[in-house]
Amino acid sequence: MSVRVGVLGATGAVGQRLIQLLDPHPEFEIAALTASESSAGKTYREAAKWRVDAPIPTDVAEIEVGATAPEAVPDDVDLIFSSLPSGVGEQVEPEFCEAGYVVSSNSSNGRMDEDVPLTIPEVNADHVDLIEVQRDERGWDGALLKNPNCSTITMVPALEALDRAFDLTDVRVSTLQAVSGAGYSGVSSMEIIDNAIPHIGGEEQKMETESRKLLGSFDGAEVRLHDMDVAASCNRIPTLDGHLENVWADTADDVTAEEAAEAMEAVSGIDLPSSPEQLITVFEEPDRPQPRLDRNTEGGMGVAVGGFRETTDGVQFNCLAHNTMRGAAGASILNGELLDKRGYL
Ligand code: 11C
Repeated sequence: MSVRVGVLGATGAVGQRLIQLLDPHPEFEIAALTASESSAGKTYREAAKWRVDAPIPTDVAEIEVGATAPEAVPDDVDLIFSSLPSGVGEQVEPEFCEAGYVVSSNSSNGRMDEDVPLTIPEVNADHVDLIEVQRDERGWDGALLKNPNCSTITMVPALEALDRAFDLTDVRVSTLQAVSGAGYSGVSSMEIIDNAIPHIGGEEQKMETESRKLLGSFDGAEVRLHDMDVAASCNRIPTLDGHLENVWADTADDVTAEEAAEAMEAVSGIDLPSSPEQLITVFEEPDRPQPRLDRNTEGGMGVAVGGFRETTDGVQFNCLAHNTMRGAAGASILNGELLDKRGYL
């Protein structure tokens, strides 16, 4: 039987990707959509300013969009996907959890809270059981699970492969991020053409802290952050979708460029419907991966890497992922599939 799901923030750029990926989905069936007050009461067709590269699914188009509040969502909805602006998520997500809903959230609020699991299922699925601690501490019947920021998701699968084999000590990363990461205002800001913006508010800190939580250890009671040092510099460039990142990774053990590429190529997906067969695709060509050519690797759920070379203390490489698919909507859906598999729904 399918799991009935609701989407909070359904009309935003990530909300629209969620709907695209959920219709159809082998386990989930869309049962409720919410958005801001100005959209409530309209059909989804009327409310959504469609931008992503797919038509509105016909069975979703006529669903009436509700207000973003637990009382506006039917009780028989088992799982909520949230792509709310962080200020709204901070207030509303705990209300849903208190009302008994299990929430898989892409919103940035609360990602580093000690009792909130932050997961990429192929990297640290075991952290999901932090929900037991969360329920004890907060007295919730529901639960809150987060996926990381899209630029963090792009580099962490590759870093995990390096850490497992060669023990990471320091990571430096410089990003070239697509405008869809900034939502509608980013997409429509055509003034970015012939320009690059060397600042994305709060992004560096997210990459530096979230990656240490994802690669940290979980002992059943708490997540201890990985002790590697991470420093990020984030830049916006005029591409529509796909974040490209230049990474310098220092390791405790010696590593060659070939060994680093081999360690990443060996990473497969896991047994969840949205996890790709090949999680990391290695490109040999020196000018790949590129956003326009490679963002849809493995249906947009893969990570592409290339440009390996040895440095004094480790390796340098480039990585790329589709920011609104692998990095946001797809990441939340994978986490929803994990919650289902682990019996939290
Ligand atoms: C960007 N990474 O490209 C941001 C968007 O914390 O989920 C996603 C922000 C987040 O601007």
